[in-house]
Parts: sequence; C-alpha cells; structure tokens
Amino acid sequence: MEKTWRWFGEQDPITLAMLRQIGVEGVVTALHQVPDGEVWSAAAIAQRKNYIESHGLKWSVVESLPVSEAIKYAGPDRDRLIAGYKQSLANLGQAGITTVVYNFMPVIDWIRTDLHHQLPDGTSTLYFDQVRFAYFDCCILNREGAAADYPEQLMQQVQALKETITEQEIADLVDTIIVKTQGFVNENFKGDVVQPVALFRQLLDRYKGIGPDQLRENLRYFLQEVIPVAERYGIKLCIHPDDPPFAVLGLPRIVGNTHDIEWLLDAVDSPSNGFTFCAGSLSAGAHNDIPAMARKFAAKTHFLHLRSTEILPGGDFMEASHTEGRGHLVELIRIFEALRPGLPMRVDHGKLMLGDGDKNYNPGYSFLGRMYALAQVSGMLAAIKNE
Ligand code: DNO
Repeated sequence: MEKTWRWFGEQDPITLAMLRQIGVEGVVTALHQVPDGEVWSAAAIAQRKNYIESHGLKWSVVESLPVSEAIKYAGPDRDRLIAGYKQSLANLGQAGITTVVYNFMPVIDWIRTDLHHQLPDGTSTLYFDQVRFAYFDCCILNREGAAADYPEQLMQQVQALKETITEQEIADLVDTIIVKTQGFVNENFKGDVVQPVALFRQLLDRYKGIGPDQLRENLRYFLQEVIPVAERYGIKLCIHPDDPPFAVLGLPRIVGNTHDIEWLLDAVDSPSNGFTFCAGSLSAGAHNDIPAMARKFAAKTHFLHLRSTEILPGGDFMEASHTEGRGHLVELIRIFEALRPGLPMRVDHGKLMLGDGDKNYNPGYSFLGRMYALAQVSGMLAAIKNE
C-alpha cells in the first residue's frame, strides 16, 4: 500500500516537509483554487506537480476533480461542462497523474451535525445526530414534505428538541452542515456564503422531480462521455461513495451499497471506471458489510480511504478509532494487501487531539489526529505484511 495524505495545497498549514517526516509517500490533492466548471490548465497542473516533487514527494491522487452540479441534474450547460471535464482529464493524464476521484452526490457532499463531539479521554470526533439532522431539514430548511421522510418516533424527538434548542445551537447547526463541512470540498459553498439556508434551498430546488433512476441516468451519461478520454490517457476514475450512504433531504443518493456499486461498474465496463473504497462512508450504513464489499470490489478499487465509524443504538453514527468500529480496517488491509498490493491509501477524518483544535484545520483533517491514525494504520500494515 502506498501511504498518501490529503493536502490542500500551498496554503495548507500542514506542509509537505512535515508530511515527509511522518512517513507519507504520496500526496492527494486538488486545484482547489480553480473555480467550478473551469478547466484545470496544463500549466496549473504542472506548477502543483513540480511543487510537490520539489519536496521529494509525488502527486499520487487527484481528490477531487469536481463534477459540476449541472452535470448531476442534467442542466442546459452539461455538455459544455463535460467537455471541460474531459479537457481537465486529458491535461492530468498528460502530466502522468492518473488516479482521479470524483463524487456524484447532489447538492451536499459529506454530512455531520457536530464537528467537536467530546470523548471521555479529552479528544473530540465528528458526529451525525439523526434528530438534529431531521430538525435541520424540517425546522430550518422547512423542506416541503420533509416530516414524512422520518419515522414517527424520530419526529417526536424533533418536537422535543424544538422546545430546548437555542439560537446559538441553530446557527451552529447551519454552519456545520452547510458551511464548515462543505466549504473546502464542495463547489456550491466556496468562499463567503452569506445566506447559506437560502442558497441551500435554491440548490435543492434544482433536483425537484429527480429520483434515483434519473440521477443514475445522468451519471451514466457522464461516464459514457468521460471514460473513453480516461482510457486514452490511462486514467483510473474512481467515484467516492456517498457519505452517509443513504438518501438525505429528499435527494437521491446512488453510491451507498453493493447493488449501487455493481450498477456503477456495469454502467460502463472499463478499467477506467472504478471505485474509491471509503471504508468510513460505507460503514456508516448498517446495510453494508465492509470486508465482504472489499472482497467483491477489490479489482475495481483504485484508491482506499481507511477510516471507521460506529453506529450507535439509536442510529446516530460517529467516527471510530482506526483500530475499531465497523470499518474492520485490519481485515480490509489484509484483503487489499493480498488482492491489490501497491494501492494508494490515505487515512481520513482524524480526531482533534493535543491542541489540534486551536489550529483551524479543515474539519476531519487535523494534523496530530491524522498522524496518530496513520501510525495505527502503518502498524497494522506492517503486522499484516509479516503474517
Ligand atoms: C470528506 C471527504 C469528501 C470526499 C469527496 C470526494 O472528508 O471524504 O469530501 O473527499 O466527496 O469527492
């Protein structure tokens, strides 16, 4: 396995020199400065690649080359945007950067309701609270028909929360769900989002009438266009699964279980049409058996995200330690080492520990927490190699 690390570019307070000291071999990054829908120029790619290489590292994976919203909902602009996507792929391929992550989640990428869930040992982790999320949907977004999407008992808890939630908690919930978790990865919420709720509603509106089948057709259309270009340049495109892996806010999500992944891989049968095996996202769905999925999809996995989650009795979930939880990382490393040695791997969603919390890192992307996780994973890897 190649040990990689998600790095956010020259602005990242975690420098490449730091990464070399902790055993990182390859860099995962994106041209975050390029606005949505614009082509990644050969010059901008070369500049980033040279910067990485001048620090003795290599640019192993692009995460992500974002798929514009209008491609997902099949807006009038989609063919122009797809043409741009192909050009970006060609430019990456010509630069020899051939593992490219994307996702097809409408409007909102990964979702958490609390970025500072305190653990008894003094560290904190990311948390998804079902009741607070339903509150956000039903009482902040006021989405039409939202209440019908939740079980009766959960709605009773939402009613109870309504009585006690403070203005500050409401503001924090909006900031967490829309701004903080999205701002650094989601083109819809880049920069200063002045009216996040209003913007969010507008984005949701574009998906009115689009169910899972239609979204699948839009994904198929995209793949049929871009995969031939990826093939030409030896690029392995690898879709990131939905996080969490189930429908939210009335939006379809179509990469959340074994059936979905089979559909995706069949939609265009090509070595360039692959998967990012994110054990954390997949494990947040009680329906997913992670080691079984790893065995099934190892051949089409081009990139591995090693993290784990724990589903709590009421249905909330949170990030688990990298040595525990539903991700079964020991077994996963064993499977991928046997079937796909050399695959790039990164740890994900570190805890906040030992002062990480004061550093303003992107949520989930702490330094010490991720370094600790990388050390855990490196230990597992060494033990498995020795078996
Ligand atoms: C969050 C990440 C996601 C993921 C993208 C991939 O921490 O797991 O933002 O990178 O969805 O396109």
